[in-house]
Amino acid sequence: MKRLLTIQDISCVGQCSTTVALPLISACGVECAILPPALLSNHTGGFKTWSFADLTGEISKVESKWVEQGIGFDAFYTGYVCESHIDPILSVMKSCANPGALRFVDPAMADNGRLYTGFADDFPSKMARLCEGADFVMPNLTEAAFLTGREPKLAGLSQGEIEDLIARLHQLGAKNVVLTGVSFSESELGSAVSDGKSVKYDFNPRLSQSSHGTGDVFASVFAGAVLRGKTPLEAASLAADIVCSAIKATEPGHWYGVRFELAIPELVGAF
Ligand code: PXL
Repeated sequence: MKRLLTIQDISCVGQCSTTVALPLISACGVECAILPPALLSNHTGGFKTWSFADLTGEISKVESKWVEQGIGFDAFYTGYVCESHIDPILSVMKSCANPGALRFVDPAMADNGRLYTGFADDFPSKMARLCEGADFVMPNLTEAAFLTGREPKLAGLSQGEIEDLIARLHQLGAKNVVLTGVSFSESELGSAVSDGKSVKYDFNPRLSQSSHGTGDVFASVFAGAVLRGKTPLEAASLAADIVCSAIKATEPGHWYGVRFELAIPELVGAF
């Protein structure tokens, strides 16, 4: 069994980051270890207030214990992190990598044309350092724009504009790019998967609800599926199907996340 280390916050309540990655990656049949660089009472997307305990200082302590015991990982998957976490994370990914270890980066920092609360305008350039040398970078359209120094454009992008954005993400040093939120028609929404040579597309019928935490569901399933031997396009397609099922399972009043738990049987059945 492959062992993946996910490095992203624990938001104790909120169906995002580590509390999404751990169950979904486990459901893929991949061992999931965690390294939370921060502990929050809840996520920052719509709650009135939150506590934030920064664990930057713990990262190198954990790393040295893993190095001492020869603990290594077949893959790393980073999500929501802050500026102070980036150098220690790069160090862990260097010193605890099994041969051929893959790096998955979800640059979770923005959506709907705006950076998440608390991130400074220059944060995307810090996040870009994690993208350098990543095997898979999985931004949404807003994150892709900020990473490449552009104004976010959320709708009406042509295939040429999408593929230009992808080319610029490859220039940051990402081997494969999985761009989410791609749409060429009102009725469909999907992703573009690029290995730097060709771009392939996967679409699902567009759902009217837009929900928090769907990026985390997508990235977790994508990483788990690639580690289970699915091709990047198959993994993106499965990840999108699970996101759609989770959204459909979410009752309208549930605003802070999606009911991904109810899509776990479908995910298990995909392997
Ligand atoms: O879902 C991304 C995410 C993760 N962690 C925290 C967040 C967010 C998005 O708002 O606030 C703490």
